[in-house]
Amino acid sequence: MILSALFSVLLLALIAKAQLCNQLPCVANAACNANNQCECNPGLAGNGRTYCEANKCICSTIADPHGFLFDSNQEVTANLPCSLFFTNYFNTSCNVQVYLDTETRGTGTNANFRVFTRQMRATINNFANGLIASLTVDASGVTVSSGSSIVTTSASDGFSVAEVSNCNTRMGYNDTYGAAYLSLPTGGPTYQQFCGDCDGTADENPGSTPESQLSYYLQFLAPTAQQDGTYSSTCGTIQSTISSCSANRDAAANICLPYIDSFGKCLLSNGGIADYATLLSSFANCLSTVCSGNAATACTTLAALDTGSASCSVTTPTSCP
Ligand SMILES: [Ca+2]
Repeated sequence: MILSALFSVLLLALIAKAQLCNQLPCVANAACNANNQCECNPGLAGNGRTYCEANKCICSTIADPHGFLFDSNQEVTANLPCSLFFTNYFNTSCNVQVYLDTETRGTGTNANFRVFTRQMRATINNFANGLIASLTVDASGVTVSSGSSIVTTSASDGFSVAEVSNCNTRMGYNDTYGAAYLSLPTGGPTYQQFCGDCDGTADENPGSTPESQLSYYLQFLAPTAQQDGTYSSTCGTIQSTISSCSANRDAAANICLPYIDSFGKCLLSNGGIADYATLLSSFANCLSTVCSGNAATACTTLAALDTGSASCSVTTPTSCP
């Protein structure tokens, strides 16, 4: 209780120091922009709510959840309570693989629709010496399972921070906002994962529509060995379905998005579908059906929910035949 109160005082002190934009704090070297959003000070890369630094590749995720890619801070919504392959960066001495695991934090009609990052985990290999560091950052701070001599831990702007100096890699996690960030050197190539390739060009092109962002995001779902147990089986099904669905992935995202969007919320609120686990399974079945080349069947199933007793209406997806 005393510790909790002390933490609250410290948190309030931190927030009091920070500038608020849209009622949310920015980090110390950021300020509100014209749209009342936190923005890093001029010359710094990153998202003003998580981390800002000059001459770095910075990718972050905040709240329920919004991902911000390396180049130009492009925003992508990540809709599922599933593990995500965040980035795979390499240079001549380090190969950095980073994953996010998530949890749902919703209440009321938003139950389970609000997906927050629960932990960021990284394994770092050196081509000559194999694994040199393995670490996780979560609500309890930084856990280093190997390579402790090259990992430095600290706290900054409300984030627990781990730095792997050999690889110029920094990870931060803030449990209050379910926020995480990753900072890497510029100049090294990245195998494209969720964060994109940090080549200075916003060529990842996830698009601005919810279905195009869902299509982009689905490609980077990760195997679920460390994902929250409640939905990990369904997440595994979705991940394996999408891994062999490049030709139909856009159509699948377009047709199946309603299950995890406002239509899905309406179905849950009005008893049109039993619970979120069933909804997520229905979404997985929809993806599988479209990926198998049966878009018409998936659309018929969706339309049947529309005309069901829940009185929820769905706009016919443009990819429906
Ligand atoms: Ca790029």
